[in-house]
Amino acid sequence: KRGEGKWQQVPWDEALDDIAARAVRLKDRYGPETLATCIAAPRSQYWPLHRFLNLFGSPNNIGVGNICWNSNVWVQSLTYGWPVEAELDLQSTACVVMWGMNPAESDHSLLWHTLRQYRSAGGTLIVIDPRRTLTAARAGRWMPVRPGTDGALAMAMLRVIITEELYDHDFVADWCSGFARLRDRVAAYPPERAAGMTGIPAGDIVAAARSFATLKPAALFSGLGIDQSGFHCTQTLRALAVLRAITGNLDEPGACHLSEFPDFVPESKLELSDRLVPAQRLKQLSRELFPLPSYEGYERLTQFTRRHGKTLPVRYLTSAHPHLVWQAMVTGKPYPIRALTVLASNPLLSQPDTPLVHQALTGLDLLVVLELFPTPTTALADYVLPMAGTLEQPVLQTNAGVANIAYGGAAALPPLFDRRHNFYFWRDLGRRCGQQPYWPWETLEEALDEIFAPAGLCWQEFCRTGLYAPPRHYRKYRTQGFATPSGKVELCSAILEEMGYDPLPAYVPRDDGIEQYPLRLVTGVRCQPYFASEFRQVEALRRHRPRPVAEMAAVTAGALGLADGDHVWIESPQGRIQQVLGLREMVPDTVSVEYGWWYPEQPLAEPSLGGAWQSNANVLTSADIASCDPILGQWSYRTLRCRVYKVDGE
Ligand SMILES: Nc1nc2c(c(=O)[nH]1)N[C@H]1C(S)=C(S)[C@@H](COP(=O)(O)OP(=O)(O)OC[C@H]3O[C@@H](n4cnc5c(=O)[nH]c(N)nc54)[C@H](O)[C@@H]3O)O[C@H]1N2
Ligand SMILES: Nc1nc2c(c(=O)[nH]1)N[C@H]1C(S)=C(S)[C@@H](COP(=O)(O)OP(=O)(O)OC[C@H]3O[C@@H](n4cnc5c(=O)[nH]c(N)nc54)[C@H](O)[C@@H]3O)O[C@H]1N2
Ligand SMILES: [Mo]
Repeated sequence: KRGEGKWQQVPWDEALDDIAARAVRLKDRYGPETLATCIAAPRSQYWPLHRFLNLFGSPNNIGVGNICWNSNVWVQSLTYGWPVEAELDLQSTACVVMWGMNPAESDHSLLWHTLRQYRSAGGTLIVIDPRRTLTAARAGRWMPVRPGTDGALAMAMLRVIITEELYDHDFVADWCSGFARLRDRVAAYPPERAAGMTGIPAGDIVAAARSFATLKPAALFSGLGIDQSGFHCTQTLRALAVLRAITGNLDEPGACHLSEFPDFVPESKLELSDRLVPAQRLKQLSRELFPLPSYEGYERLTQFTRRHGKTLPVRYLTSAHPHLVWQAMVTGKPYPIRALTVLASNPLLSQPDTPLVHQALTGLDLLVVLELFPTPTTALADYVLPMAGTLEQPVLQTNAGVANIAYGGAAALPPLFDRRHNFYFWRDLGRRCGQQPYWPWETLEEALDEIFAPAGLCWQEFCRTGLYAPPRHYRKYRTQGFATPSGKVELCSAILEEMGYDPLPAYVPRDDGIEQYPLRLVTGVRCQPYFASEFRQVEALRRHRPRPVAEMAAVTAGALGLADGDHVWIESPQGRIQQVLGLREMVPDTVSVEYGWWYPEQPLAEPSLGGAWQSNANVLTSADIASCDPILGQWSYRTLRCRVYKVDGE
């Protein structure tokens, strides 16, 4: 029985035969859209999954889209034609803004080290974060914003920059469209008004705006503090995109680089997204409510990039809305989704509304999970297929047009035991589902040769350097314009306007306050040494951080009669979990809980599912459509409400 924790080991071929037979039977009965896939943080190669799914005929991949940073890719592409990569260059960068991002915990590699060097050399650093993080502790200016109000702050900064004439007049005149409308719009956001919303004094807002506009080049980095702000997400990101543009910090060395190839494009070609026929694209669960991040929006957006002879990968920009997929599994509406394959994700911990995800997964006809470890999600599966580990994968990492080796590269070991790279799963499943002609390769390395052919390389040659990085060019717009409807930076977005959305950045306050839930709730801030829901079973790491911590300011804890180290319940309208209270300097009346927590030492079977209900932040969250961002469908992990009380003495 599903979730019983009883397993039988079978040979790969037997598993693949049965999975293929069941997938084809379900397809015959309900149509190919009945098979969905679920991925999340990038950590393997995903083109084989997309290739299989497009050939199978299903548009329902639950992508990294809503869950992570795609909103940023979307908004930047709408505004500039392409996404940007913020750049911190020790020689030239004169100002850094870290907006809702904490590289001290989340990017403990090059960025954090460069940032520390930059600060030691006296560079200006502004950190906008409700919590005084390790990054904030290094800043010259820490702006403790109330969660979810960054849009008001950004609009006020825009107003200061425009009224004080601090913007780049030439760039705005030559390369921006809609400036007059933007000027009218920001008039409604004087710093004093924003101060009331954000909790940041008006004088500090003015000072930050002046620094950002006058110290050039200035690099603006933004993180999940913005991407996961739900209802406010798209328009806040728009305000940030506009800030970068009108200050002349676009496609400038030391500020940011406009990535015309946000992906290593030959890899995307292997996805065969053009094989998914229009009738199937129309069935993607998201299209009706969120036409922008569906194929329709993708086509509108990329007609302009195609004029530049380039395209953006479909996979970045379209995915099925997870909430609608879980509901289709539960209710059969608008059509039944009866099968799911999960690749390198743990949706019971990472997707919002754990009870809904649980209900959806337990009712399926077929659940296949491709994993390294047993997890609460594998506990519900029909098949758990052991995947190659980090050092067993000749994996390519591709980003911003650059390809480099991640994981094992050419030195990858042959997988031990019965593990396989996911490529072989999708190939062998595809061959069993009538896709034989499309899977000609005997090895993954042969397929990688095909990826590198357009660059004049083969996989082995590439591995000698391990890097494919075309030279970076800046100010590219001067010769070719921007890949947008106006050919300029769209301060006022023609695509948004055409689709019936507010074309100008805005901040519309939304009071989600409920009397019984007086505290603001942030879920999921990053902390070392864990990655999402991983590694709690590794004792050496667990010793560093044995229990999940819920943080609040001392004044907030004091008012609730709570002390550091107390076991507390955190309760939202959705549910309640337990964590341990920790004090931190941060905005008052706010709680920040860690996410990804389960207890591998507990039985991995129903009802406990490895303690997946006990401290899991997503028991508290919801992706209910009404609370999502109306344009891109982002839900909120960060601007929620809750109450907190002691575990004993409730
Ligand atoms: N150790 C570790 N590193 C990771 C990960 C991990 O799980 N563990 N995950 C990786 C992944 S998948 C991602 S996407 C990145 C994310 O990287 P980051 O974006 O740096 O991640 P977070 O720490 O989640 O969020 C950044 C900050 O946003 C702040 N914040 C919360 N709400 C708001 C708000 O309303 N406004 C503002 N301005 N700030 C707010 C939080 O206090 C937090 O310090 O990290 C990656 N790196
Ligand atoms: N409340 C709340 N929820 C969040 C967030 C938040 O801030 N707050 N952040 C969201 C974000 S930004 C992200 S990106 C997601 C992350 O969500 P997920 O990616 O679902 O998170 P993980 O827990 O890392 O799950 C990945 C699983 O993949 C397995 N794995 C690792 N490497 C490989 C591999 O090479 N191959 C295979 N097959 N499996 C592998 C791991 O064992 C692990 O169980 O979570 C999201 N959920
Ligand atoms: Mo992420």
